[in-house]
Amino acid sequence: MEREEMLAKLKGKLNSKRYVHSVGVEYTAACLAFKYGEDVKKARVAGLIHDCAKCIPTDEKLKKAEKLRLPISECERLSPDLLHGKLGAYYAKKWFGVTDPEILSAITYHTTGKPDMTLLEKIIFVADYIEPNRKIIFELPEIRKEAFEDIDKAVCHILKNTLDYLDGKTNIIDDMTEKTYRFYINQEGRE
Ligand code: DGI
Ligand code: FE
Ligand code: FE
Repeated sequence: MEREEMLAKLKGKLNSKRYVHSVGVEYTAACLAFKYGEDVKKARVAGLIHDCAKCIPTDEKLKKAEKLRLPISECERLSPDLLHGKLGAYYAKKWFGVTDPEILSAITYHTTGKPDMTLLEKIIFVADYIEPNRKIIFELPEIRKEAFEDIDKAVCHILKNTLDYLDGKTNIIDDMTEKTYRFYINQEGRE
């Protein structure tokens, strides 16, 4: 599908704030792809549509995931908005005709990350957090710098801040977020 067509379709699925964020993730992912030698086209497509399922109402997210027989974690059952990654991969195929498994995986794991991510998965995970339209989050300027110096360090830093933030909100932490953090913390130590 051509980019113009994707943009038009995406506009119909998202509110304007989420649409602007998505375009921000698209070009931030492209910049990271330049820097680290990833396929720029794949990074742009994954970045653009990573949140395509975000604006589906929360209860419908859970219903749809059940109907599709997607694996649903305990945390996702309590916070079904987390399912927008897995559902996003489904709709990326259905609405945008994307079949590339690398792109679909980057969309699936963009919220929690996963241990031992591919470069494309890391790029989308990081671009989502640092894109220029994000409101200023704690230590964001440092994380933006790290993203272009050492992407693993940025991944680790984002996970740490997300876990701290969720702790403060007494939110339930997904096993995958926890596992991802442990993996990247251990990796830092080994280097
Ligand atoms: O969809 P975006 O807002 O662009 O970003 P995202 O897909 O990273 O989602 C961010 C939200 O996800 C943020 O409110 C924190 C939440 N989140 C991330 N990991 C976990 C989590 N929420 C819970 N309950 N548990 C997690 O492990
Ligand atoms: Fe998201
Ligand atoms: Fe996002």
